[in-house]
Formats: sequence, C-alpha cells, structure tokens
Amino acid sequence: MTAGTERFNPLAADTRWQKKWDAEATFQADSSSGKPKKYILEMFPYPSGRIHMGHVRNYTMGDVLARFERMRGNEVLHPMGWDAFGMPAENAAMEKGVHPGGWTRQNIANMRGQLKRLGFAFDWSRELATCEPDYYGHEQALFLDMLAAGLVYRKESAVNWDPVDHTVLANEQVIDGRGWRSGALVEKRKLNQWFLKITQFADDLLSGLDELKGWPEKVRTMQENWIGKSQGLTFGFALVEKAGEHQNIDVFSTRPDTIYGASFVAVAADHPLALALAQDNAELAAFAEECRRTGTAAAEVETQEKRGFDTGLKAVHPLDPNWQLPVYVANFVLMGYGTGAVFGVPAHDQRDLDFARKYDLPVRRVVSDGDASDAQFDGNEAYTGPGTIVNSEFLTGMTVQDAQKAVIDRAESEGWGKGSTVWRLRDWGISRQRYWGTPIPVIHCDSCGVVPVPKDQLPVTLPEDVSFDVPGNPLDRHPTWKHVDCPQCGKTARRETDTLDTFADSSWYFLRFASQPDDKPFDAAEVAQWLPVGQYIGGIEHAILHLLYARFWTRALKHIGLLDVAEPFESLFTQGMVTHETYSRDKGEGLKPDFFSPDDVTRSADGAILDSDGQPVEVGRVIKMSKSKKNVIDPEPIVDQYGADAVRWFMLSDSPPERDLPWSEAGIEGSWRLVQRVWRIAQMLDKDVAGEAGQDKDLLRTLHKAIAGVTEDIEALAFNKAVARIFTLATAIEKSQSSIDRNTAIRALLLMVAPMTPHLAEEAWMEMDADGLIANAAWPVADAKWLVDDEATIAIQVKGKLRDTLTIAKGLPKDETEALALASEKVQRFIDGATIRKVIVVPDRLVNIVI
Ligand code: ANZ
Ligand code: ZN
Repeated sequence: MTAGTERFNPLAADTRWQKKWDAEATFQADSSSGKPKKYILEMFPYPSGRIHMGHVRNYTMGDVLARFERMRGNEVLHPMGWDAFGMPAENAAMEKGVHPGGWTRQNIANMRGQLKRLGFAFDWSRELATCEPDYYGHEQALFLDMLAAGLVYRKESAVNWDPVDHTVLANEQVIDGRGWRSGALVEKRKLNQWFLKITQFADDLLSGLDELKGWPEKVRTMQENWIGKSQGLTFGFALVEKAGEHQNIDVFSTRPDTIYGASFVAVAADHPLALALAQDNAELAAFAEECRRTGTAAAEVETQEKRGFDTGLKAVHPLDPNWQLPVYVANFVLMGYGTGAVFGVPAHDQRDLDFARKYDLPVRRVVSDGDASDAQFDGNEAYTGPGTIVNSEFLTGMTVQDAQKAVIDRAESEGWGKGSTVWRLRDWGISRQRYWGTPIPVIHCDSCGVVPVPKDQLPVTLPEDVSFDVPGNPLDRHPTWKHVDCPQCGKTARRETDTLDTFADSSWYFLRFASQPDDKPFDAAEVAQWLPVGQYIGGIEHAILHLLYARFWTRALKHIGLLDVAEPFESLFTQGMVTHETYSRDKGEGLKPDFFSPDDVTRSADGAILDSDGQPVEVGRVIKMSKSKKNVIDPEPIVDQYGADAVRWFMLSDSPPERDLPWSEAGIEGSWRLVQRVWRIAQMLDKDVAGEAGQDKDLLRTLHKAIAGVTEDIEALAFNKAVARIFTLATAIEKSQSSIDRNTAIRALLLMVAPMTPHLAEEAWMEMDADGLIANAAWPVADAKWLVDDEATIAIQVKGKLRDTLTIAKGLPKDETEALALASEKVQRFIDGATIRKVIVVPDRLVNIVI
C-alpha cells in the first residue's frame, strides 16, 4: 500500500476488524491463564429492542478499560449478557399479541448486532440471557440452596390488587393510586408471598461498606441510609386504664435523653391498639382508614400534614408515676418501623412540634441550644442539635450522649426498657404473580406442605403456550402446567405459580459470567479466579437495590458455602447521562405540550423550526434523553454515518465521565474530524528513516508525559483528560522535524488510542506493517528520564578528578544518574576494571566514583 488512504473509512474498517477479532477470539477470557486477572463489567442491559446512547456511553467506558488492561498484560474478563425477564415483555405480549419469549429474543438479536457494530471487546462466548432455562435453572438451584439454609420463607403480606383486572400489580403499575390499565382504585390484599432474609445480613452489609473504598461516597451513603441502623431504647408506657387486652404501649426512641420533654404518645393507624379501639369507635376507624389511603411511604409522611386522633387514653411516664400523657393515633407513625409507636418530644423533633402546635400540647425544652435553657420553648422550629440536657431531673447537665446512656442504663436496671437496635431494611419480597420470570421451584402438597422440586428435575421451565388476552397470571390459569404430583408422597399437588423478582436474576449474573459449568450455577474455584469485579460501571439508578441485592446474594452464597467471596464489586463507577435539549409546543391550559424529535426539527442559532410546517418550536432545557420527551438520538444511524470510532470518541471526550454528556451534532462532527486527524498523523509514519533517535527532545518529553498521563487517566477513568493529552501529543508530532522520533511517537500514539478508537488503530497498525493486532500489543511505558522538564549538566569524577560531563534530565533519580555515569565510555576507561568502592551522587550536579 502506498502512502495510505487519505481518509479513514470506517465503513470498510469497522467490519474488517470486528470480524478479525471474532475469528481470532481475541477477547475470549481464559480462566486458566497464568496472567493476572482483571474483571471489568458494565451493568447488563434490559433487551428493550434498541441500544440507546446511555448504553453506548456505559459500554464504551468499560471497553476502554478492558482493552487497556489487556494491553497491560492482564487476562481480562469483559462479558455481556441480557437481563431478559420482566414486565415490558408481558406488556408487549398484551399490546401486540406477541409471545414474551419471541419478543425478547428478537430484541436481543437486534441489540447484539448493534453492540457488535460498536466494536466492543466483549467475550461473546460467555453471553447469557436470564430468560433462558440454562440460566434460570441454575438460579432455581440457588434458590433451593437458600431455602434449605433457612434464608427463604413464606409470609402473608400485602400486595397491590387491581379489582377490575383481578390481578396483582407491581408498584410501578400503580399510578396515583390506580391500576395503570384499568384505572381502578388499587386495593391492598393479603397474599402468601416468598421472602429472602436479607435482614439477617443487615449488619454485615452495613459494615462491609467501610471496606468499599473504590465506591463513590454517595452510593455508600445511600446504601447506609437504606439499611438504616438506629440505636436507642425500647420501653413501655403503662396505660392508666387497660384498653381491651392492652396494658402497655411499647415505643422505640433514638433520643431517650429527651424523655423529660415528652408530651404525648402516638401509635400507628395499623397498631394493634388502634385496631382494637377502632372496632367500637367509628370515628377512629374512619380516621385510620384515611391514614392508610394517604400512604405511608417515608416521603409522603414527611410532607403531609401531621394529624392525629385523641384516643382519650392516658399513659404514665416511666420516670414519674404522677405524670400522664395523652395517647393519639397519628398519621406520621408507621407500623412497619420500630414498635409502631413513639413518644413525642415537640421541642426537639419537627414532626412532633408540628403535631403539638396543631393540638395545643405542651412544648418543653430539654436540650439547651447554647443560648436558651428555660423550659418554655417558643417558635416553630425544633432544636435537633447537640447540647446540654436541661429541665430533666437526674439528666440535667449531661451531654446528649451521656444522657442517652444514663436513661438506657436506668431503664435496664429498673426493668422498664432495653437498649435496642432497629433497622430500616426489610426482608426482600421476591414473589411476583407474573409469567415472564424465573418460576419458583417448589410444589404445594396438601399432605406434605411446601416441597422443593428435586434438583435433578430442574429447570422448572415456563410453558410456551400461554395467553395474555385476559389479566392475571398466565401460569396460574394455564390448563396443565401447575398440576403435578408431589415429589414426596406422589399425590396430586400444585406447582408454585409465582415467579422471582427480576432483581434476583441480576443478583448473581456476574458469577455465571465468571464460570459456566453445565451441571451447577458456577464453580467456586473458577469464580475465585476472577472475582471481585475489579471495576463495575453503571447508572446511579441502581445505587441502592441492585447493588444491595447483589451484595446480599454474594454473602448468602458464601454463608451457604458455595462461594469464597463476600463483596462482589471492588470498585464501582456511576457514569453521567447522555442529554439533549427538548423541542415542544404548548397546547394551551391544562394540556400536556407536544414534544418533537430532533430528527423532525431544524435547529439554528436563533431557535428551531418544525420541518413539517415550517413553524417555530420551543427549545427546552438539556435533559436526560427519554422517550416521553422525544429528545432521543438513536445511536445506530450515527454509527452508519460516522463509524464506531467517532461515536466512541465522542462518548469519552466531551465531558468528565461522571457528568452528564450533552449530545450535539457539532460534538460528533468534531469527534469525526479528530478521528481523521489521528489517521493523518498515522500516515506521517516514515518507513525508511535513518539517523539517530533522541534528537527531538521536546517531542520525546511530550510523548513520555502523555504516556504517563494517559495511563494514569485511564486508570482513574478520567477519559476526557486522556483524550486531551493525546491531542497535545498529536500537535507535537505534527510539528516535529525528526522523522525517527516522530515515528516513535506515532507508534505510541496509536497504542494509546487503540482502546478508544480500536478500528482506526488496527487499520493504521496494519499499514505500518506491525506484527499482529494492536489489540494484542503491549501498552507503552513512559521513560522516566523524559518526564522532567529541564536538563542538567553533571560532572562525573573518578577519584575526585573530572573525567566527563553528561546532560541528563533534571531531577533524575540517584540510581539512574549513577547508571548513566557508569555507562560513560570515558569514565570506564579511568576505572579500568578496578573495583568500585563507592559512588557519591549529588542529584543534578555531580557523580564521584571512588575506586
Ligand atoms: C423520641 C424522640 C425525641 C425522637 C426526639 C426523635 C427526636 P430514626 O433515626 O429514623 O430511627 N419513631 C420511632 N418509630 C417510629 C415509627 N414507627 N414511625 C414514625 N416515627 C418513629 O428515628 C427514630 C425516631 O423516630 C425515634 O426517636 C422516634 O421518635 C421516631 F427529640 O423518640 B424519637
Ligand atoms: Zn405430598
């Protein structure tokens, strides 16, 4: 080939190299390799049908890292698969009359093709889809192991019930309290549901967060809050008069130090005491019903007006038999937390203060804010800070902390309370009354009860012949599927028709990627080769549930003895979103505006017009690409037009990876030009050069600084910085007059862009007559001597006499300076084979060799 093609042509290059990588199995991970192992993982996608820009950004980042780590000599596992069960497939089945399986598999085929066109270095040989029996069958085996280990149980619990469609609804299917399809008001129904005992690991999941130094602080805090460990005192208030069975109200408090500031006791609407009283109090029953309707989600409770119902009962203060407190049923007390009852301290808790002002209850200061310390508390803002206890008998004068301890000690010694820990975390309800999920592998027998499906009968596969024309669970109404014989007694029995929450599927997929035997979910020894995942990359939307569940499964499997790893993800990175401005037209009062796709709009400096009618549309804020706002750019036509490398480059270069990336036409065009510029630089390689290397010191300094910097940047996932450094180097190459040094720099430049723009890099590498694929080449290493700016001239003495001078890079380490000095021919002549007794190095100045 002559001087090379003028322009880089991705149309030809992209497929050529993609085929080559496939044919050579370049990115297949070898579990038995002796090289150091690195596991790079991006959160696997839901096969919705098409890849979106968020995927492209996510997978490009992981890809750069994976390719980089390979070039650095690691054996890299970088797999891809499909989180393929879930509601959208059933919705498609209902709306379009297709089979969820067919729909899902077609989507997977489409998206696999799209991913392949982007040239991601995935080990496709390990591809998996959670909807296939060879995945979910192993999940069923793990479920049975957990069941045997006592980590699974069944309990009656409330579900959302659509009374028109006669079906259970997922939380996402309840919109403003109504069923998403029927529009009917959703009811709470009690059903027997399966639970996983995540709370057994609450303490461990919490303390484990401390070790996760490679996780964003923000995510660790979110998990910590979700687990929600609270320490305090649980104690009983005696009722002055018995209410039915009830003699006592147990409360939980994190602030026992404020016990002398109590002004009321309140119980939840679902508290047994409230339920008992409501039986012959219609007014209370109505109030409780209203509390239930308005919701008890934490966020709602915070914002809604604090309201209560005075039961007329009185509770006795545990530290003063003459002190009686009114007992309320209140809408801000939740039944599912602590004991479902509290004592209220208005001066030091905002909810209690709002409540006290509304019902005109006493507000007594018991913690001094440093200024005021009298019992009279004015104002409507509770004081929740630290301070000295006041107006509190034996506690007065103590710090908040000491007073907490003092009250707990006294309660325990007098026997009316106990120090206790309360968790916000609840066990994980995993039952879904859905078709498109992993069947829960148990059988219900009238004689034997719940019987696990014997492992040799796994997988329990989903029936294919199901219909979605009527609401409800197709597994339940299937004519034959659920009718089986009991594996224990042989009598007629029923299969469980609940399927597993799809979060179960994503709680162990990273283990199956690492090891895929046929006869078991994974091999512990092989998993140990790869795990923990060195770098996990995904969206912040998974900061809580997915990551917590995956951490829990890993621990649970370790607990059972199936695994040796406790924390699955050593480092976590949450990338920013890809955003775009919106185009809309107001449709007048009360109506939702019309949104338009960027494809249908022509944007200019002064605004945008809709192509179809030539009239202006409103240009809105730059926000996350979403179907509802129609501000989505489909990656595929962009890849058609610019090739994979320009798209990848754009994903990396314009914003720090944790920030949002605004998509723009100008941006992708800029990337395209920069890709071409790298190509032109590659063409500058001069094949027949002679002469001495090391002449263009400026270039070499820039080169080695770029190598050191890019290496560091990629390690830190600071891709945009790496790109910037590459361009500094590009400019230096373009200016250089030394063809031999330039060649060195061009080779290194290509190696450095290889993880980012791999097709271009392979193409240029081939034209250079280099051996093999650049994907297999070694990552360049910076030469320390070029990393310092200035040079120093040093004197080299042998036995105190000047024998040579050398120009070296300033700041060169002592051992390297010494090595250079000893390498001098003149110096060697004076040493003349004698034993060197000592070498004195004064950095940047002098080397004295004593013989
Ligand atoms: C008295 C008190 C005084 C409280 C004070 C707070 C401040 P965290 O930190 O979230 O665990 N509480 C207890 N159970 C509750 C329930 N089921 N529903 C609503 N509120 C409940 O919060 C613990 C505090 O929340 C407890 O401490 C209790 O109010 C309230 F100056 O007791 B506290
Ligand atoms: Zn039986």
